[in-house]
Amino acid sequence: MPSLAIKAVLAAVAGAASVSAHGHVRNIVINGLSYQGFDINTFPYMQNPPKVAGWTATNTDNGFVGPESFAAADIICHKSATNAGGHAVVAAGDKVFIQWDTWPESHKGPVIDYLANCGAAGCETADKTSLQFFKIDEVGLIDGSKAPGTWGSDQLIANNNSWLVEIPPTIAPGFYVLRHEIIALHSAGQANGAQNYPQCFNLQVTGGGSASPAGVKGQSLYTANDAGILVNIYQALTSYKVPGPALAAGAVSIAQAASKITASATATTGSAAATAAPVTAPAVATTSSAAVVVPTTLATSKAAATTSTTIAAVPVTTKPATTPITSATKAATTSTKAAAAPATTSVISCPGTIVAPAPKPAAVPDRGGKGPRSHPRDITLN
Ligand SMILES: [Cu+2]
Repeated sequence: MPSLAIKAVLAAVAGAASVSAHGHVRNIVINGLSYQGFDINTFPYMQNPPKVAGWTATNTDNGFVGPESFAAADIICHKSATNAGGHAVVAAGDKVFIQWDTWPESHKGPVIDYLANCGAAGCETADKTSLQFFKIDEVGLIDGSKAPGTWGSDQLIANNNSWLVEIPPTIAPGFYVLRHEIIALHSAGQANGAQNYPQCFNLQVTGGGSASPAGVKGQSLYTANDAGILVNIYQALTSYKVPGPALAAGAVSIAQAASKITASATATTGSAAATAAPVTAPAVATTSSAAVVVPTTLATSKAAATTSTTIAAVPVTTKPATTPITSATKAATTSTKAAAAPATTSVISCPGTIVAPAPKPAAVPDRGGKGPRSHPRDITLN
């Protein structure tokens, strides 16, 4: 029976892992091109993880950043985050579709997006603690009549665990960090109970105007006592103030919709190219040692797109402005990332499952126990 016992343990561990997942951003999609994010499940354990547009972080415990850390660097792009090695190219006014792998329904709260200009040197080398973030999108409480309400997070789940954000058409071209964040409020009725899940991506914005909205440092975005941070959602709410600064001028929270992947793309590296080249100028081919495939017919299946991860694919388009200039990334050979992320101490990511009883239990649909089980004490497996 030892084998049975082992099987039982493995099953228990697997079960714990599957239900404790908060989710991560798997990829972003821009005009059909899917750019891989930082794969928290594999990259931390790879000798040479590929250079992607998503920032590296060490939240392998599926954890979050709490209000007690709002003034610390971890709130910027998640735990011990380091700059992404590449970036995705997007035209001002275009939309970025941010795909999470999953999100638990119990983790209700706002979805917020920011940009921070990295300057001419690009975001691959920017000092994250100096970045000034301005808000470009926020969706908080959609309907608070029935506790615990309908939130941006519910909209994200309904949109296939994805979020669509528009890059303001007026902002100046350049290199920006996109800081996308869900704040889970299921425990926010108590001090330090809110849970921030920021995810960062490097973008190179082309075209646009000349706007350079003022921003604030990540460490100054929130305080523990903000009305939108310390809040009990298990009561009917008539209003909710999304935390952080006001939306930047020209920023619009757009309707959520799907964005189909037509091809995969590799992150571009370097700080040259698109900013120097105006949108209207003919695309200048950059020296590339990687194959650039121009499909005559666009792949429509997601599976097909995601298998060609090493090939930069440029879809045929009538909009030169949105055609990314893809250069070779030499992904596997240039990475200097250390092999394995240090085993995290056993962090209990979500303190208990503090889901306060709703005042009107009948109003809250019974999830068949899925609510609490989707959010147990998170178990670190390493
Ligand atoms: Cu949780």
